[in-house]
Order: sequence, then structure tokens, then C-alpha cells
Amino acid sequence: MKIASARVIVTCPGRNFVTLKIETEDGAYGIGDATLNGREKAVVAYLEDHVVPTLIGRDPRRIEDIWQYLYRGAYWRRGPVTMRAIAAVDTALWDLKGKTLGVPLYDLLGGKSREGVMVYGHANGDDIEQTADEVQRYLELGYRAVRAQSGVPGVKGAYGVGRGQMFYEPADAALPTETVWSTPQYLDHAPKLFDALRERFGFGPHLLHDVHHRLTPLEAAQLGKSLEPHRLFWLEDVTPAENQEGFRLVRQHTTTPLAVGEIFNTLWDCKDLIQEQLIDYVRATVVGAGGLTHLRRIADFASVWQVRTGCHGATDLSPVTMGAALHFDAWVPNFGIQEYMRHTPETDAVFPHAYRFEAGLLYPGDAPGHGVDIDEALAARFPYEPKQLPVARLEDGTMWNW
Ligand code: EZ4
Ligand code: CO
Repeated sequence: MKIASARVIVTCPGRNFVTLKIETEDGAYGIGDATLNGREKAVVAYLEDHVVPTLIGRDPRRIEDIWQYLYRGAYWRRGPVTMRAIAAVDTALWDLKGKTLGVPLYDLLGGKSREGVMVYGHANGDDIEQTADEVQRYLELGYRAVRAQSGVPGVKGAYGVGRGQMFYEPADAALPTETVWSTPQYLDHAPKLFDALRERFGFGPHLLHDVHHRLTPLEAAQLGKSLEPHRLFWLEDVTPAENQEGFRLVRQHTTTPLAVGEIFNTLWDCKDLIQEQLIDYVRATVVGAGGLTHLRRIADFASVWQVRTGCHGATDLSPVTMGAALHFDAWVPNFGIQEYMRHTPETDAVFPHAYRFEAGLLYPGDAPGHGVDIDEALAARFPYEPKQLPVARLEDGTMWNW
């Protein structure tokens, strides 16, 4: 079996997606997601100029060897662009292997550990009341877990404020939108949001919250303590994790469960966080962390310290990543939860998929491979639109973390 071609497909059915399609000489194919929100073209060039030419003629069954070839062979290791390109190849090869053997990916990984995987949705609002109404909407849809974010009084465009519908998408303009951040006002406001939610919904539903890297370790510790009475499922990205040791201070002061890792691209980004038991959930997913080959390595490592998975699943992860992640979630023994932001109907039409939502759980389906395809003719009707993520500044103009 030999790889005959590999093509990069860029489409924008509501938002940009980059997809790699690998075909063999006998016409079998697999697809992988390579989307890097706001920096899509960098991965397109990396794939087309540097990766695709090395794939032609290779045996696609040798997934591990191809992964090692692309990782070690670049010499320049890690980083979001490199690791997304590797992820796209890896995902496409796992998909191809499943299809040629006629088995779903969860069987290739070792079989199902559960039937459906618990997901959480995003409730966003301008204020506490609007967020609470959104939480209610998700609970009525059957969700068992909901992430709640609300606007902060006096803070323009605080992270997570929705645009009035279920398809929240932060990449909103060709040049980054400027937003403002105030830590004191946020630290005052966040506990009030969860006071209101626990009062209205009780302690039955799981509630989650994302700080989106806005706090220092000490501020993160203060927030974790103030949210302990609300018993969150997790508090996410409380502080930037480049300095893994920063989480020690947070951990020493709070028992609120901590999640981090949607921007991690290898095990090396979370090695200390995991082995020192500084976090409870690792948020790496298929497209972000070098594909299934590397993601399961992270999960196995994490399992030694009882750290569980919580795959990133925002709308900038394409249905291809969602499909592959759901097979991983169905298998992984130390599963925690799966993020699930719904795609637009246009996106769902471009990427026909076997996965389905029912009563708060997502099911990967039993199609061979990851069960997600791409309708290339339809994809071609949605050309690329330049869009970048916002930036954030403190009130005095200082650049901050968005
Ligand atoms: O802001 O994926 O937990 N989910 C998130 C996401 C991220 C986007 C950035 O592209 O934080 O909504
Ligand atoms: Co997040």
C-alpha cells in the first residue's frame, strides 16, 4: 500500500477549516484536521511545502514511523504549526487504517470503555441573568455539564460573552478586535455568577468555568478559594502555563479542580503539571497535540497520576477533530469530559459525520475510521475568509492575555 496523493482543502462554512486528505494508489483515503484558529495559512504552507512531498510513495500503514519521521525529521521541534501539521497526517492515517480494515477507530485503540461520552456546552451571556438563562437552555437540551461565562460590569468584551446564539466564535475580524480586561472587577464578579447559578439550579448539574489565562498564580489561587463553595467540575486556564511551576502556588491554596491545556501541543508542555499532580484535567486534543499517536501517549502518562482527559472541543476544532476525539474518548480509561460547541449547519453539511448527541452524551458512531468525511464540492463553495482572534489590554493600555 502506498500514498499516492495528499491534498490540503481550505473551506469557510461559517469559519475557516483546514483539512488534509491522503489517498492511496488504490483510491482509499483518510482525512485529518489541521485548523489553527487565526493562523490557518501557516499550517497550509507547512503542509504543502514541507510535509506533503515527503509522504508520496510511503506506506500509510506505518503510522508510528511517519509520526516519528515528521517530528524528529523537522529538527525544529514542537509548536502549534508543526504539531497541527503532524496531527493532520496522523489523523488521516488512523482514519485510512480504520477504513481499510473496516473497523471504527475506538476498536483500533483498544475498544470502548464506555458507550457515550459526557460533554459540556457553553453558556455565555452579557450578564448573570442572561448566562443563567443560557445554562437553563442547555439543561433543557439534556446536557449534564455546562461551562458558564458572563460579561463583567464595566469590562468591554470580557472573554466568553456570546453573540446571542449557540455558535459562539471568537475569531471575528480580519484584524484583531481590541478588548479590555480588569482583574479586580472580574475577581469580584465571578463568585456572584456561581452564587446565582447554584441558587437557581442546585448542585445537580456540573458547572465549569474558563479564566482564559487572565490571572497571575496568586490571583488564580484567590479565585479558586472563592469558588470552592460552588463545587465546580473544573476551573480552566487560571494562569498561563508556559511556566508549569506557577501552578504549584495555585494548587497549594485551593481544592477547586484545575484544567489546562487547550494550547498545549506536546507532552512536554504538561509533563511537570501532570507528574507533580498540579492539575486534574489535561485539555489537549487530537488536532492540537500531534494526532491520536501523541494524544494517547499524553493520556497514558496522565493516567499514572490520576489526571483525566478533557479534550478541547470549541468550534475552531473541525468536525474531523471532534469525530477522532470521540473515538479516543470512548476508549481512554482516564476519561474526564469532552467540550462540545456546536458547529453551524453549513459546517455540518460540509463535514458529514457519524457522531451524534443524545441526552448529554456524544456517541462516536460505528463507521470505519473516525466516521467524518468532507464534501469537497460543497467545501469549494465557501472560500477562505481572513479572521483573527481578539487581543486584550488592561485598562491602562498594557497588553494582556486574551
Ligand atoms: O477560546 O478555541 O475552552 N475553550 C476555549 C475556546 C478558545 C478557542 C480559541 O480559538 O477557551 O473557546
Ligand atoms: Co478554554
